[in-house]
Amino acid sequence: WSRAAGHSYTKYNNWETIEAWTQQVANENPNLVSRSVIGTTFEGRPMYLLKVGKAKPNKPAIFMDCGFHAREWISPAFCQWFVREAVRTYGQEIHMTELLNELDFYILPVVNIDGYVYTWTKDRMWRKTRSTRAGTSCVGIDPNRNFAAGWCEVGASKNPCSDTYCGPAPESEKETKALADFIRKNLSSIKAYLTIHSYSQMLLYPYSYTYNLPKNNVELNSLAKAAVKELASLHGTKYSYGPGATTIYLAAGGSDDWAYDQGIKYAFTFELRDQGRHGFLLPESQIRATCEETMLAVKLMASYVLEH
Ligand code: ING
Ligand code: ZN
Repeated sequence: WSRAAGHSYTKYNNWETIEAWTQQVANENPNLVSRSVIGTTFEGRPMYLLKVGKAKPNKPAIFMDCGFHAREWISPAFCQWFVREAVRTYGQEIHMTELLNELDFYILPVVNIDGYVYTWTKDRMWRKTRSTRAGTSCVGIDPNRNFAAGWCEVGASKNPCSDTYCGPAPESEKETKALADFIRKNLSSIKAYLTIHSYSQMLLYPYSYTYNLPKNNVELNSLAKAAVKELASLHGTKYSYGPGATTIYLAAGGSDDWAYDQGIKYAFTFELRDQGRHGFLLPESQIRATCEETMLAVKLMASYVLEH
């Protein structure tokens, strides 16, 4: 098996390096990490999923994905950081040890791999997938407008050239279909869905496709409030939080709304650092602080989910 040559948790890694890393982290931690493939991207790349946790029957699970949008590089960096902290602190730190004993984390380090590769090779500001279709020369759809949650009704575009193109149908993309299929297949165990984006420093929960509030709005609001307080405790980074529609903007077809409507009662979108100074081009010097503070929020949310 290959070593992840050149991999660093405090640098942005290209896809080839992340791919090798998924294999290495699984091989080096066979009691905690296993790797599977949940599908293939439009350009044919395998979509790796890491299952992180101590083996035990009938465990609840938390699903977390990174890299929906190609240019949001801090997002895949966080998924890698999370896995490293999990394996590094298991058996050392009681909080993580308990989490991994009682829960499984499904980590999808990069959803939109083709787009991510494109941001490394051609256009750093690319957002969408890299699929092509008949009738247009424009490439890609917005994977976070491609889910069956008020699909393409608001805050999304039917124009294939738009950066928020919802695609020809819900789950039209191989990447979103693979993700949705995995979640549907594992609905009985998945208690929480976390999706990591950037930037804005926000913690969002449903809904984004409507101003209607989710049934457990009060609970989601207090959990979000506690999570952003915990996040800020490390470096003072301020997050706003609330339903997507009123906190960021109305947008249909997002994965958190879809997951929530599937019955996953804890569904959140993180918008990591910063608030626009660097935007998508967050310097590597901020990876450590961003990931450390985000870890606190994710661990708090995981403990909450475990107790409820
Ligand atoms: N923001 C998200 C986007 O896809 C979002 C905001 C969250 C929309 C949840 C819909 C649902 O536009 C970024 N930065 O991608
Ligand atoms: Zn995004």
